[in-house]
Amino acid sequence: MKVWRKTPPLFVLAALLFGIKTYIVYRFMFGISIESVLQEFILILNPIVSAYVIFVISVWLKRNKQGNYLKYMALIGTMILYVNLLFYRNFTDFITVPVLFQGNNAADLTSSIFTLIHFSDLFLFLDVIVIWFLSNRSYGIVQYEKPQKVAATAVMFLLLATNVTFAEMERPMLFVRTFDREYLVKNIGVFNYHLYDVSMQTKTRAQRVMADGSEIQEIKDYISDEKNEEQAEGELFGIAEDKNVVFVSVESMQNFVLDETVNGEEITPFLNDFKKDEDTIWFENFYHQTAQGKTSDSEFLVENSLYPLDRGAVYFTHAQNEYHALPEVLNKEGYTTSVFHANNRSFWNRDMMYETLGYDRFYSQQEYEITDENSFGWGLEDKAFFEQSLPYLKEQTTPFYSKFITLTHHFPFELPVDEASIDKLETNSNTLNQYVQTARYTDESLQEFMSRMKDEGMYENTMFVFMGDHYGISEFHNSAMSEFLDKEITGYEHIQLQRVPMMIHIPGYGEGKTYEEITGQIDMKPTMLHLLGIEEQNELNFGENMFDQNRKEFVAMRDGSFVTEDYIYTDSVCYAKNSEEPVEVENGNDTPCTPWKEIVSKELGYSDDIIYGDLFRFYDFKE
Ligand code: GP9
Ligand code: MN
Repeated sequence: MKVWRKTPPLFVLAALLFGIKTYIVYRFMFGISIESVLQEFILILNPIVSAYVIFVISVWLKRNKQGNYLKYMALIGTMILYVNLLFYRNFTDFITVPVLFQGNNAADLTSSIFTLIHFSDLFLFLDVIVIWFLSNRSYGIVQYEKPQKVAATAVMFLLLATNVTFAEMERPMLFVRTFDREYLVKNIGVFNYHLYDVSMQTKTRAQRVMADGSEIQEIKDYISDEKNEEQAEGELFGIAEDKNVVFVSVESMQNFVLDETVNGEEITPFLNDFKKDEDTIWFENFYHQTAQGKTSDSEFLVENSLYPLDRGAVYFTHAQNEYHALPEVLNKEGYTTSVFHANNRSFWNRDMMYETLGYDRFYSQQEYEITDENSFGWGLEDKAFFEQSLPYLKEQTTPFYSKFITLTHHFPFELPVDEASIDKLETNSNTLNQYVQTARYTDESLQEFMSRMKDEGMYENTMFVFMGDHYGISEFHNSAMSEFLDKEITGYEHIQLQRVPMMIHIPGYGEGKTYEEITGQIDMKPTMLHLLGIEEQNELNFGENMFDQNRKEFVAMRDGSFVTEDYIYTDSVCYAKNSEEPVEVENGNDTPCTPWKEIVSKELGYSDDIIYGDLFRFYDFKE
């Protein structure tokens, strides 16, 4: 005990240094929001507790091993924190186990990675240097006696209990509510969060083994109950029958750029006209519903009319499941199905997943001629991409369904100066400033593609579907967005910003229309089948044909937020659409959003059950 009084034990000093460093990172680098003094207190407490838990183990080691243990633990802990920080800067989210297994993606992220690393990040390693220095001098390292070891460990349990108690006070049922990873990190810290995540992943694996198929009937009943009378013979049923389908997944395109200008120039002149074309049906309140799997999640939604998972990318975690996807249905109807995307075949595990989903052919990076001149940002630029895809498209046996995934308008939205045909914005976010330039570039590439289709005589027999895959501008840029759009980005506005372009163009249709109804990516599969005049037998889709008058009354986001015709619910606040303000809380805690909350979480849960349990293996899609 004497020693403890003379020099502070190094493990305590290390816990304090590491803990305070972590707090600063949470608070100022992750930008975790704080709403009360209690939250602030927990945010300071949990990193110190976590660090203490890690470092106290050293007291049980021999004296000569303690220094190394403290050094390496500080380094490993810092690396975990740093990798999370880089990930957070890109995705505004924390890493989950499934994401970790997306190693190939990490390799492809090199073009973004340099914009994610900041010089000030060196700060993260200061405490490691101090701990390293002191360990090498054996400062504060002694051989602990049994009572000291026990006392130090008892303190650990006391600290843990305090942390858990405060966290539970702040967020009851924290561990049951898994929709928001930020809450978890805020309350228990990033390291404990990872432990929690690993246990969740183990549970996921177990779920498939446990499922026996009995669950599917309840889900089927729910889907039939929720859906109002099916109207197979709607006005537009089969209007695109026998046409080819070209589906373009437009990278990072959000509705907020449509009809907006920079220095008097329209950002997306082509899409602006296209949506009002007499052959175009434009859904102006169409929401993306993706989560961590970004583009792959949007593909999954469109192909399966199931929700992606709230963690990881289902393209990675459940590529071996059984599905009843759009390509499979179309193949049976005699279509040739293909995907065009000039990136690595393995990105988002596409090579595996496309096979599972039933695509006949995947034209990836290796089918394109990619040179220094025609590639920037993430790879082959969109204009060259469409140009080089055309000969392959011409080879398809008709009718075909072909999906194109663009790439140029991807974070960090970099374009060579001489390729830009519109000025940058001048907000405080370079990301947003550049976003408009790549948006314009992709807009031009779509225009070129359409005129090429016409020149090649492939336009008339084709139905075109243009869809934005997910947001490109994250919440991180809210202040710049607010400057650009000249309004405050409230929770309401944040959800409205999740609207992405959805335009269906059928040559010869002639009755172009704008739909104001709320719709989402989950509805794409039934909608396209409807237009093609295909009735899916015994279907199990969570989405509905977007032309149906009696549609389900909500669009659910993967984090439990949702939109109805009159309300928007997000971050525990219910906004009225007419005022754009939070609604008054009625009796007790109820708001007009309350009844939907349960239905939305039930629906997301059922979709998860299908995926985790691989339930379609028990379901007969034939009559
Ligand atoms: C990668 C491209 C972009 O192939 O689809 O993916 P994202 O980062 O948008 O999910
Ligand atoms: Mn994308």
